[in-house]
Amino acid sequence: MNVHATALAKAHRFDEPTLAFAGDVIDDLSQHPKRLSPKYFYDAAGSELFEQITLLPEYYPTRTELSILRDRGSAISADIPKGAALVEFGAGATTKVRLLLSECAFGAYVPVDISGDFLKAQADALRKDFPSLDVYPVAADFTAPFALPDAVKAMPKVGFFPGSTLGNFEPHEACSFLRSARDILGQGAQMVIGVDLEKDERVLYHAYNDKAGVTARFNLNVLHRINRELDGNFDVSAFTHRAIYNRDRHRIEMHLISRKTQTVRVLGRGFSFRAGESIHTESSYKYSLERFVALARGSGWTPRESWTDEAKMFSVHALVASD
Ligand code: AVJ
Repeated sequence: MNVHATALAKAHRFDEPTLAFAGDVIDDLSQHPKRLSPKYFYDAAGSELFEQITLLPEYYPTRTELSILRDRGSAISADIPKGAALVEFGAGATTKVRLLLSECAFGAYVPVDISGDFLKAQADALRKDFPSLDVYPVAADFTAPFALPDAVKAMPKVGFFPGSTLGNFEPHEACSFLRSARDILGQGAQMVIGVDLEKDERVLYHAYNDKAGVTARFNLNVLHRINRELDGNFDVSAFTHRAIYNRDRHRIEMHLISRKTQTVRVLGRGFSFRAGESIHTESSYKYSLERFVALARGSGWTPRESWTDEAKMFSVHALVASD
């Protein structure tokens, strides 16, 4: 972040996460093409909008993954030892993790997320329903290395990374994430991971261009968040949501398109937009089973088994740390 913006952020008395947000936004809007990281979608309003997305008729991933976890729960958990620590990368709704927690006798649950507020609410709800489970939330950005709580160090570890959040990473980032998860969880660890699959492009298109416009509001919310938290003056109505499938790169791309020539200020810095200029806000990579299994093998994991729904819309994989 440049000196001017740093001084302003300090003058605003930003906390650590807001400082990181400020630095990333200033850097990313200074790039050509402009971009923003999808990890900043999830403030309170964005998390609520994402929950609404998961219920949309067009958005198949959440319900399909849930059906796989439900139908294949016992096979997925078959090799998981009693008393293991379940480490979830990212903490959203607890619906999916509850399925695993009721399937095997975990010794501890470690949700890892940048949003401390969300973590606390999630941990409280789980403690109520699983009174004998020790919950150790870790407030950290799981895309960077972090330390596990001392209390779980001696337990066998199982990573959980549902929702095809892996799809948000560039392929090289997906590889380094899996390697780093392997290092954090250690020898003998296992991993349960949900990965969205390539499919008919129209199905993909509609999943990110829903009729009710919830995905558009979710995408645009990041501009409201910048206005709220970083003293921005985005005229949100001067941007439109666009989502397209990039066939060559096997990914959905979400963009925010400027409707006109305009200059926006964030933390006292000006950013100029041409009419039609894009901010690339998210990539959501879609894998074939073969490509994901090859990625896992090349990133320190041995695939144990893969499951899909009947229509092959979504996949869940059990991985074992390679020696
Ligand atoms: C949570 C990252 C998997 O890529 O489908 C949903 C986020 N973005 N609609 C996805 C999202 C637009 C979602 N992930």
